[in-house]
Order: sequence, then structure tokens, then C-alpha cells
Amino acid sequence: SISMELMSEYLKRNLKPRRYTHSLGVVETATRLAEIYGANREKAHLAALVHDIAKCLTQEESNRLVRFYGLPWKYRNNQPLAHSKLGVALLRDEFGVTDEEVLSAVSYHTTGKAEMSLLEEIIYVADAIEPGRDYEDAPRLRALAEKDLHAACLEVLEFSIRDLKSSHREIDSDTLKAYTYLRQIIG
Ligand code: DGI
Ligand code: FE
Ligand code: FE
Ligand code: FE
Repeated sequence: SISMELMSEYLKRNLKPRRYTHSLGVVETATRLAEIYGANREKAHLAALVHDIAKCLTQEESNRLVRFYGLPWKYRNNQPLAHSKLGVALLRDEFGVTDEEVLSAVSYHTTGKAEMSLLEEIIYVADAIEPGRDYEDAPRLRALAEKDLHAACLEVLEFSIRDLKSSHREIDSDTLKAYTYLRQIIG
């Protein structure tokens, strides 16, 4: 597997500056949450660093890779949804990443899923609350995430679902399952 330094160099050269800065923000937040909740810090660091590796593909490149990797039809013409799944494919094929926990955290960082692992949940939440995110509720969610990760995750999911509804985009089944599952266990 490729080293963190080489990965970082690749991302710096291939992501837009804003996206690279976002990724470093997710590293900062995810490693902090990993320490608080006792997740593997190195895995959190790697997953956070690479989570948006496929974010800067054009819609055309995304469609080509969706076809190449035989991803389900719903990922066609939906780069914002496909980038997490294509990220996993590229990390496996081009970078020799084999850690399934890390790959799964990348795979579900956009939608979440039911019964997320600690690492998956940390990356999902960190993506939404890293220091560069500047929506109104961000400071409150950052504080909440350090006290109650599930509660913060549920709020991020609610926010995301509301946003998707208001712009008439289809809510992915994993997003819905993530929401329903957390609602059920939080009570
Ligand atoms: O890649 P980031 O911008 O850091 O964040 P992200 O990976 O969470 O991607 C956010 C995008 O993903 C945003 O455009 C909305 C989209 N998205 C997230 N959940 C769903 C979704 N799109 C659809 N259609 N359905 C979802 O459930
Ligand atoms: Fe993303
Ligand atoms: Fe997200
Ligand atoms: Fe991201």
C-alpha cells in the first residue's frame, strides 16, 4: 500500500485547493474524534485524507468510470453521489489501499448507512463539521460531536435530507436507512 506522504502529494496535485484544504480539515476533525471515541487514529487519518479523492472528476469522467466499474445505474449523471464509490474503486485499483474499514468509511461518507462502524460514523460526521464548513449550525454541531457522536450524526443526516428534499433530489436508500437506524437507537 502507498504511504500517507505520497497520497498527500497526489491529492495536493490533483484536487482543487479548496477541496484539498477541506480534506485536511476532515483529517483534523476525524483524528480528534478518533481520540475521543477510541477509534484507530491512523485509519481515521487515512480515510479522512482520501475520502474525496474522486470529487474533482468531471461528470463525463465520472460516467465513464461508473460504466467501467459496473456501478449501479443510479450513479450515472450523479457525480456528487458517485464520487464516494468511485473513490473506493480508485483507491483499490490505483493506490493499492486494501484496508476494508478505511475503504468502507470512504464508500459511505456521502450517504451514511444503517449500523455504521465507529470509523464510518466519524468520517461521515467529520466531513460535515470540519473547520472549513461555515453554515450556521456548524459550531454547535462541532461541540455536539465531541459529546455525542450519534446525536451529531443524526442531525447531519436530518440536515442533508432536508436539503435534498428542498432541491428535489432523490434521497439515497442508504441515507434513509442511516437516518431510520439512528432515530431508532437514539429513541
Ligand atoms: O464531497 P463533499 O462535498 O465533502 O460532501 P459529501 O461527500 O457529503 O457530498 C455532498 C453531496 O452529496 C451533495 O451534493 C448532496 C449529495 N448527496 C448526499 N446524500 C445524498 C446526495 N445526493 C442524493 N441524490 N441523494 C442522497 O441521499
Ligand atoms: Fe465527499
Ligand atoms: Fe457529507
Ligand atoms: Fe468531503
